[in-house]
Amino acid sequence: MTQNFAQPDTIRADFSAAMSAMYRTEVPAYGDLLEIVQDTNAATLNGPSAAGLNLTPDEDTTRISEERHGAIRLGTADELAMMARVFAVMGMYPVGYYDLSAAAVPVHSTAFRPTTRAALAANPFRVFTSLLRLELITDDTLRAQAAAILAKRQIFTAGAVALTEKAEAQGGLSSEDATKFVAEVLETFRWHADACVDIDTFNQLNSAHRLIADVVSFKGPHINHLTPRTLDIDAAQVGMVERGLPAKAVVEGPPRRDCPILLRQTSFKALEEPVKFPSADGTATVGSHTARFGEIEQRGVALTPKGRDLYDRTLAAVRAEILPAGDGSNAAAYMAALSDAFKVFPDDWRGMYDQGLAHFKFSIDHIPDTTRDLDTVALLDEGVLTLSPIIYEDFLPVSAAGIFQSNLGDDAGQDSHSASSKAEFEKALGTSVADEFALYQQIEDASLSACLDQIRKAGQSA
Ligand code: OOG
Ligand code: NI
Repeated sequence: MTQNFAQPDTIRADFSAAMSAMYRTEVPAYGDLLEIVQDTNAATLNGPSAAGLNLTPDEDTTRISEERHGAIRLGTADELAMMARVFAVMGMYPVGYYDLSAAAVPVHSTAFRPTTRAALAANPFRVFTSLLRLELITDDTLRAQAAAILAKRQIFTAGAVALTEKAEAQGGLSSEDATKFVAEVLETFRWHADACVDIDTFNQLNSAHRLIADVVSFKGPHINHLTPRTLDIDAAQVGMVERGLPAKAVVEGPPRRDCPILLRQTSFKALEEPVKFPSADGTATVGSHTARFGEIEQRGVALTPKGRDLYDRTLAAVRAEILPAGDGSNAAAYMAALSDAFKVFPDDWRGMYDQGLAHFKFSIDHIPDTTRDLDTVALLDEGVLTLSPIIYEDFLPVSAAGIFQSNLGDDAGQDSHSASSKAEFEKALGTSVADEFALYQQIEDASLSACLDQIRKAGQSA
């Protein structure tokens, strides 16, 4: 029967496209971002730096224009557990754990995304998903009130729940059901201009933390940004400024390099949007809320634990000396310090491979004359095997904290909350989160052994 089911990859691609269409009507500046990114990607792919990027055609380049990530913030463990079931229908699974309390943001998070090389190539749509940590509200009355409000809401439509259950029971959805599923699930991500709390409650929640107000005051976890992937974030940022989009002064993450690593991101500030707050007497008060913002990102090679450690240490050393100011006044000095510090990180693919800093896919350039000793390094030296970067599919906590903070207002505070709680997060999720490093390693290992097998077979038949 399974042959009659829609592929999870197809459901995910349809969902990503539906989300993009919805967000374009909700946030017009998002359409501008898409145009800027499309232009810079075309220029990069046709330009002199394209060859150096070593992207795999059909796998890395064709998906670029479809590539997005979004973010939502959930209020309860039940919401998170149901979200995990919904995403599983689209072939998206929780990867990684991000503790943002260190940055004074009262959430912890994971990224739902496809995990296999084939699924990532088909459509890498990902959603950074945060769970509010109500226990970090110190005022007992307000905490109880927030919990009571959250307990009453249902963020999924009845149709979305029924179709998720059907998919689980049958092992998939027909194309017709998949189309309905996409439309039903989209409702959860929609913006609601009507709050579900009165203005006084909103203001109280806001003063506890703006993020708490954002999660608790609305009927659902509106998607707060949808980020296209650019191949040249510096060019895209110039494009943003030219179009009058208020880009952040500093690109988050590593500096510009010939061989990009991890993730570089920049965003523009949240929109101030009118919201109607209901009153007990049946009237409504109009106020405003800033929830949604724009972001673009450039993705580079996934690092090994050793590479990540070098990245983290190098970034921390820079940030101990100079922190980018919210007003952009020291942006040039920060970027210069960053570029300088990152000279310790080799800026060529082979150098990164040799030092065990990053993950690669292998391909065969030609079959060697002798296949007796298949030594990877020798095969690379002889040009038999070539390397191309495995793209980083995850997020960076320091960048995520910077993104959260800039959109909450730069005065959001720097005090850190209680310790990280991965176990608690996984309990709420109802499953464990995958280890991103293990996933990259698997892709690399499978790629190398497939190449070596092919070379061996060619040697036997020669
Ligand atoms: C999520 C921010 C994290 C990123 O790209 O690092 C994120 C949020 O604001 O809810 O999306
Ligand atoms: Ni983001």
